[in-house]
Amino acid sequence: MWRRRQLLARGAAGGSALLLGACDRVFQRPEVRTILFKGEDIHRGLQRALFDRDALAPEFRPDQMSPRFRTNGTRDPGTDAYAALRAGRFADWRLTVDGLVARPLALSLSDLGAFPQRPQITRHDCVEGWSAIGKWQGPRLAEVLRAAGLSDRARYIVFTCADYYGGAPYYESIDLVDAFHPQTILAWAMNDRFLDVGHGAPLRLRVERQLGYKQAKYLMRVTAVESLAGVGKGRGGYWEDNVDYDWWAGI
Ligand SMILES: Nc1nc2c(c(=O)[nH]1)N[C@H]1C(S)=C(S)[C@@H](COP(=O)(O)O)O[C@H]1N2
Ligand SMILES: [Mo]
Repeated sequence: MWRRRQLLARGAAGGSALLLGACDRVFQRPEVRTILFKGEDIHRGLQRALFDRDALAPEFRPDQMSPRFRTNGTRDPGTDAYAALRAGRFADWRLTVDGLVARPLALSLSDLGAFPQRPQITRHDCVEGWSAIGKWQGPRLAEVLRAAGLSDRARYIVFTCADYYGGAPYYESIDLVDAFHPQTILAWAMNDRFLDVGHGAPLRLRVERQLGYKQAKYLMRVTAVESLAGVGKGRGGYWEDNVDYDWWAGI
């Protein structure tokens, strides 16, 4: 986070020729031009300019996995609806895929297991200052969006969760660069077991180039939208809306 802030500060101050050269190239990218010239937040444009958004997050060996991976935020949604799904071992749970898609879907855990699976051992970095390395597995979000027939009007993917944290519904969103990133998966397994309740059962997002709060647990719904304006309070996520965390939490 701090590293990013410093980088941005340097970039904004006018930086070196090297930085400007890199920016120039980045500004040629169509998605960057759209963002910048649609008059969106200049801060967001700069973040994109200074980061290679397609780069892979580091992956680790099994012997590097953390012996203990703590839980954070909601540890059990605790609602009647969630308790009922949990009691049935999530057999009745469905992931709704809707919004700007040609074919809305309602996917069970076995439907998700039928997609090609991506296992990955990555490091989770929480903004509160702790990290842990764990193994995640599930289909790539890209595959699920393809199955649903994502519309070209879609610009963001919104994740609705089963829990309320501090009384407010938890939700998150990412743009299409992250949605189609090869390491962005809908994980139903952690460390070779079904996700437990503390870590987000039955399904969570793993978007490996971003901080912990973007890794939405207890997924119920994935919705493709054109704008975040009508979602929550409009800033694209629980922490973005209720505190002032950045929407793009790149690491
Ligand atoms: N639905 C939901 N997702 C969430 C949270 C939450 O409270 N509710 N907390 C976030 C935060 S801040 C972190 S660090 C991680 C923690 O994931 P873990 O409990 O598996 O360690 O989940 C993120 N996703
Ligand atoms: Mo976090």
